[in-house]
Amino acid sequence: MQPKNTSQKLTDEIYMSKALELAALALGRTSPNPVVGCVIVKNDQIVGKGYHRKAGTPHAEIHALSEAKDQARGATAYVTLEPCSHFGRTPPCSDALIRAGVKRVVVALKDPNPLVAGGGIQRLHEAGIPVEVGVMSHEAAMLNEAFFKAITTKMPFVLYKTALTLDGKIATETGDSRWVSNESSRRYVHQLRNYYDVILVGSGTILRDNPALTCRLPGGRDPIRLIVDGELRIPENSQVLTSSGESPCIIATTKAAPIEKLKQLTKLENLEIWQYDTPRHVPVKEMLKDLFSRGWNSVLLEGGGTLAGTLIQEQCVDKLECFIAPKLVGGNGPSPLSGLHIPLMSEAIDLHDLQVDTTFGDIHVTGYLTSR
Ligand code: AOF
Ligand code: ZN
Repeated sequence: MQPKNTSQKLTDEIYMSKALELAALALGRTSPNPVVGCVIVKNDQIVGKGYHRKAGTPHAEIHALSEAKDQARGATAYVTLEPCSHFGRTPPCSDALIRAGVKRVVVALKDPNPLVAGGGIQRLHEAGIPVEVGVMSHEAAMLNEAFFKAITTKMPFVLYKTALTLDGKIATETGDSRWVSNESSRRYVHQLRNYYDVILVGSGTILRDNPALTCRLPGGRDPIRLIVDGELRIPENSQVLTSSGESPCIIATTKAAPIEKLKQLTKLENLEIWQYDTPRHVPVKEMLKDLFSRGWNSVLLEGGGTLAGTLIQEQCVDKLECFIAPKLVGGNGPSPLSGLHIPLMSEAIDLHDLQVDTTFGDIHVTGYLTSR
């Protein structure tokens, strides 16, 4: 027989995995809030389950408790994030768990929100309820990596997604880029668009590829589309402006924007123009701060190489997902980071927590950027 603590650990992990699965159902729907899942277990049976669906609506624990009803008394609650202790848009979940009479709470991670930060765990302790913290904490942290970055730094989490040939080109030297990565990789990118709050591209990408930047997955939702366009070069008939995406489009520009073009574009519906008081280049850090202030925690940067280079130079990129197609095109085609200029190999940016797979038929590399 296994020692009791090992079997308890396994049981805790099984139910926490279920809570994490529930949390993941709302990915891309809860900003500025995290995704959170909860299951309530009594006598080895799940008697209540729930997840947070949207900011301003009830938290995961409240859904789970309302499903469990009286069975919550004496049960164990599994929550992917520390139950809250503050009166925000909704009352504290730790109090609701105490009132419902749960006898034990298992939490994956402490809530980094300064309004909570251990306060929920403390309240439960004070009520005499044992709390176990840290079960599947890595998985829980990965699921909410955008929320964690945003709430602790007041800047959104930025993922740069790019596709290149094995010889490092994002297009041939004639500019042709359709398609570098294969169909399954491209389908996965639509999953990313479904999860990220904002999709970000430079005006060069709009001029070259005229993308719609929508999510074409059944049941998916469109991210906010943000175009960095310092000189307002975007054609009025671009797909981003004309395709009826369900979410708004934003153009970030500068004092260099021609007045007539500004006037014309302001007439368009579903479009916001953010004009920064700079000569030609959009101040990207300020722009990202503005995204955070609007309640958007995660940004999917899809190119091009100039904008990506600037963002990396400014230390604004957290993660990279790179699809390397087993193809060669040679020549002087553009690179995914033409805007980054590091003179010495010894000063190259190292990626950490690297993962490599070929699940999508291309070589798929994921890594995090070391802060320098
Ligand atoms: C939980 N369970 O399901 C979630 C939590 O404005 P409010 O009232 O919705 O509070 C938002 C904060 O509550 C959010 O920043 C995070 O710290 C916590 N989210 N907490 O106990 C949940 N979504
Ligand atoms: Zn709560």
